Amino acid sequence: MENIMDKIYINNLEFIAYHGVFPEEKKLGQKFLVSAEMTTSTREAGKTGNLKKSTHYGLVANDIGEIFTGKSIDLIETCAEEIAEMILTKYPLISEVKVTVKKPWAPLQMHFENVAVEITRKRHTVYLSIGSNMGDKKQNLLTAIEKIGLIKHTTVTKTSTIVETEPFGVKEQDDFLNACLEIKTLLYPHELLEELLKIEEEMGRKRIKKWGPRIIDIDILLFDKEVIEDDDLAVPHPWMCDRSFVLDPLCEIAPNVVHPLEKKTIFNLKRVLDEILDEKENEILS
Ligand code: PH2
Ligand code: MG
Ligand code: MG
Repeated sequence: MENIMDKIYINNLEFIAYHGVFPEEKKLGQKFLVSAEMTTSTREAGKTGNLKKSTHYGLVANDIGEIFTGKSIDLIETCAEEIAEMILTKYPLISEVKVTVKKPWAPLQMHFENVAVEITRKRHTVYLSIGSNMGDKKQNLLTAIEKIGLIKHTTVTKTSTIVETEPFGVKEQDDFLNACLEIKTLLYPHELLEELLKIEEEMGRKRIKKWGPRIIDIDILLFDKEVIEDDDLAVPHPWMCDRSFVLDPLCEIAPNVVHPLEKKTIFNLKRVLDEILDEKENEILS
């Protein structure tokens, strides 16, 4: 996909609404100005004249109006968040959105033009590895996939085949079934991690031994092109390039995706790993 960098703007849509923390704001109402800067590609619509290939700003404006006048919200932060969420959920051609909510009549005893919040939100593409080597392994993977699809603002967009793999690391345990998934999500990395840990827990995972047998393991491999090095989360997954049980299924669904640190495609990373493993095998045989 080419770089998407065209914009559709809705500037300073005006409402009288009842948002605010103070009772008088909820009662009297005041003016709000809402703007949305939507990142998309207008190329095809521009070339064909077909609105279906673009996003109708009129519909977006109506939907903003519904959120804005339907209820009273305490914070303009929440107003902006709900608008961004609605646009990214309902309009698939929009990949990123900047939402601004301005409050020109906010109750400040001073002269000012307005107070405002501005937020940028986008849809993320994430690759996950799932594995199980206890109980009904296949059912465990299927249950995990179903539960991942039920996470808020998240859909499973690709699923690899399920592969049987020998345990990597600690050998004295049952073989694994592994698979990889592509998901689209509006969640931030740590929010997603929290949801995935919740699923592992719900499915009965007990963390007894590092690299020991498990009912289900769900790991974040790649999160867009982000590099994260936190105590509780490292992305790209630090060991993914050394593991066939990750690269084989991942290569089925994301061969051309580039690893942001290695600067190589998954296809090439798999080829390098396959060569290393072949050499090792030959050494053992000779
Ligand atoms: N997961 C591990 C350690 N070793 N080996 C296989 N084959 N499959 C796994 O999912 C796996 C493993 C730690 O997460
Ligand atoms: Mg793991
Ligand atoms: Mg894990």
